[in-house]
Amino acid sequence: MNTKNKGFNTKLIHAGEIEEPYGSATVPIYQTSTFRFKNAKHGADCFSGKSDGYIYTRLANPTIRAFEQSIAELENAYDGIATSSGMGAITSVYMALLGAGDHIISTGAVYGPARGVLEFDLSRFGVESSFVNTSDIENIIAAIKPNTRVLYIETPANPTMEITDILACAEIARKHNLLLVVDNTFCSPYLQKPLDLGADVVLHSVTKFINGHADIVGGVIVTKEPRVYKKVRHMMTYMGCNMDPTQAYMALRGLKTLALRIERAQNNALCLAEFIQFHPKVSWIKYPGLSSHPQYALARKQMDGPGSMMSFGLKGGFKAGEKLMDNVRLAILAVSLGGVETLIQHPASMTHAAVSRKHKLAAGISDDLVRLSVGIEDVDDIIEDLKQALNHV
Ligand code: LCS
Repeated sequence: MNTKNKGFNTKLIHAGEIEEPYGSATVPIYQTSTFRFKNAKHGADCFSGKSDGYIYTRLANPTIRAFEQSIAELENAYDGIATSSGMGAITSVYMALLGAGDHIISTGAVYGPARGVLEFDLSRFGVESSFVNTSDIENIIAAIKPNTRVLYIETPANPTMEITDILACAEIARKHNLLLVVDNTFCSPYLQKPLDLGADVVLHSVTKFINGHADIVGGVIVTKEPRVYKKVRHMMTYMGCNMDPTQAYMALRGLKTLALRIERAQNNALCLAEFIQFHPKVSWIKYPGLSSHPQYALARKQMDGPGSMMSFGLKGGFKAGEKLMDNVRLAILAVSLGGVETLIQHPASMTHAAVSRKHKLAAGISDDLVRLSVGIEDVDDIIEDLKQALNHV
């Protein structure tokens, strides 16, 4: 079915559907590494591009294409590229868009390994990087150099929840001839559509909200222009960080309930944030749904809802946070986010452990910061759990 002019919820259910001989209502898992050519000419035509038949799963596969096309429709993109993980998406984009002597500006409080691979690995190939607090546009302007090629933002940022103005970044990118890449993992296309605001590339860790059930790792990239798409797809297939057909099937299955899951998790998060905000043991909280968030107005403008991620600190610092994490019973002490279950973790010693302490502090990842990914359980039970755990602090 063509869902191009249909609503977002209809797209969630029907985008990417394929015609296949048995009339399967869902997209089947084409668990094959290779595809049979009809004859020698057909094989040659597939390779030369005269025929669009499938060749080999690292290059393309019907189940994976269905997932890629679904996300492209949801993000209003030209097309999508599914990857083995969110890091597969990030490294494919870096490798496709940067070369020796190029410079990239990135959000300081970006997901730890997305920073680490630039600082410690791509630097060995002559790629320069600057990490700034992109929630202040002036910091971006000040960091631009003649060799800057890419502006890479994560908004809201993991785990500081700082928000970057996508529209303003798109203007800067246009003016300075940069490509604007947005990590939209924390929002999903249900809450934020960066391409509509002028971004060139959007990527996701599919592991999080898009799949939503904490049972696969995956990634996806979408682009506005065919030119950028071709570069990134080429790099992804050459690096071999493609998604697997079963992974794509799971992601498609999870995707169908994206709106329902996010609505419920977000309602829970709003209630929870209000509880946390006034708790006597809590020293600060950052949640885009609270007017105390420094970019509350921007969040309301560019996001269709505040989502279900938040960070907060306890008056007792890291020791108190440790006590809290050791005493939750319902919330799971685990990294990752965006699943149906509530998760709690300590970024300074876990997800962002690879970032030096100096850089962590400069990026706002303080030792007392505890990150919460709110799930879809009964909110009273989540609040009760945090209440009892806070009693141990
Ligand atoms: N982008 C963001 C914003 C992320 O939070 C993560 C992973 C990635 C990209 C990388 O995706 P992956 O390769 O893991 O699919 N974030 C994690 C986190 O906060 N806890 O564990 C993983």
